[in-house]
Amino acid sequence: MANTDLDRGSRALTQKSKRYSIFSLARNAASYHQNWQQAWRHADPKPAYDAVIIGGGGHGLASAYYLASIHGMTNIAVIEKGWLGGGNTGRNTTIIRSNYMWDESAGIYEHALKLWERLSQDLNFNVMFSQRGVLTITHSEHELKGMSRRVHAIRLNGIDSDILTPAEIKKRVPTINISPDIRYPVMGGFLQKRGGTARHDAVAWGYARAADDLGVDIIQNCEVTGLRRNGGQITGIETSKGFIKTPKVGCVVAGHSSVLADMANIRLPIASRPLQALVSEPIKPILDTVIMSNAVHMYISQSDKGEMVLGAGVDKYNSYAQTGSWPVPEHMVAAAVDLFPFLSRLRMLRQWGGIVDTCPDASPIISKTDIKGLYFNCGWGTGGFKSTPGSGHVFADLIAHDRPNSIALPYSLKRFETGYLIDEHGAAGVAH
Ligand code: FAD
Ligand code: PYC
Repeated sequence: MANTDLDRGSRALTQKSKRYSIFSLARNAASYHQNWQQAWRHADPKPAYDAVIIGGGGHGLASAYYLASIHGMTNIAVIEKGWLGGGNTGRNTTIIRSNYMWDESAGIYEHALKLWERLSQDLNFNVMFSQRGVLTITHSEHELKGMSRRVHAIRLNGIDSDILTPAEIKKRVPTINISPDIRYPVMGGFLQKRGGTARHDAVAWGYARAADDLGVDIIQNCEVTGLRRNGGQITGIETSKGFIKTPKVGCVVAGHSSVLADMANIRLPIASRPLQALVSEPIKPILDTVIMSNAVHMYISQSDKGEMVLGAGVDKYNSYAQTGSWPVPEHMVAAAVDLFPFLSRLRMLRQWGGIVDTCPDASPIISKTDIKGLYFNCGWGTGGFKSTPGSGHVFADLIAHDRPNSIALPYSLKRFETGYLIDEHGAAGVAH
């Protein structure tokens, strides 16, 4: 199903690729890029649209792109209060994998991974997807047993996962310290070879450019301040640029999901907390695998620019501030230096935080609401970057047909009434 749909989207972009020929690139370079075509139009809001997506992060832009490319809904807009990708999309550590525990998770995360594998071609834009492998390391007997159960569950869903011994880990990652005497000794690990990273900004830009090419209006610096409805039907949104009439609204606002829900008197089972990351000064290529440790709440990779990218667990308080407290990265860096002693000689270049919206079961919400035409896509917590294409793909389908497809169905808000939760705290990889 997905491939045929996507082929339609790709064909729609062929026209664009012709305009970006090698000759035009050379001509623009020679003119110091003065005549470069804008990647997407500046759009002012129209009075009415067939659908509006609130949130110009990766998930919102992907939703708009698939609405236009697959479902033919081109009279639509993405409304972003800041700049595209300025939320968690541009703040995450870009780890992509599909090695979750439950069948429902395998459904959505593997769907996303398959879309990642052809995303640069689909968008005709290099999102720098790199399947360098994601290795999760374990530090205790207890974790080793849990890992073995998890790897079997992952494989039962046909997803690649290999157990590695400490010696095999050392062979793949020569800079790691596998001495048994350190605070968090490496006792084993499991590797998803098809996992990896992508350039997060490029994902937002690629989707924005492709959606714009299909006629989608992308409206930045426009904050949604209210949701208007008539009885049980959504009728439009109030924004800092005026009222926009629409019968369908998709809210994809990550850390601000409960704020938007509140505008419709809906209470979501969401907690918003800061999650921090940092990068070192750039160095020569030294690490070509992504390493995660769930016990230590440390993950590390090396960006294509050479920076070592490190992240920690969530801060333990609710907040809408895009920052965080010092003890969290301090704990993480201490463990990271133990595991990778070369890090002690590097200087930190930048640190930042994003606000992640977490559900009690560490799984997302992709759902209709009791208000007709109002949909939510949120709760991806610390792990939504990896699902960006899959999330957008199934959310567009939900909005277009007003019913969830089989991949989205388990992620309905109804699960918090039925109790059919999808507990993925163990696979989230980052403590919530
Ligand atoms: P966002 O990119 O946050 O987009 C939401 C947008 O909504 C924002 O741009 C915001 O400005 C806008 N908005 C909010 N309110 C309004 C309003 N009222 N009106 C208009 N616009 C509004 N995930 C992984 O899979 N792998 C990782 O390695 C990873 N690492 C992470 C590291 C950090 C430090 C952080 C913070 C997160 C990490 N994540 C990771 C999680 C991932 O970043 C998110 O789950 C994902 O990016 C969410 O994407 P999004 O498009 O839903 O949200
Ligand atoms: O979900 O894999 C993940 C992740 C890694 C770092 C932050 N989130």
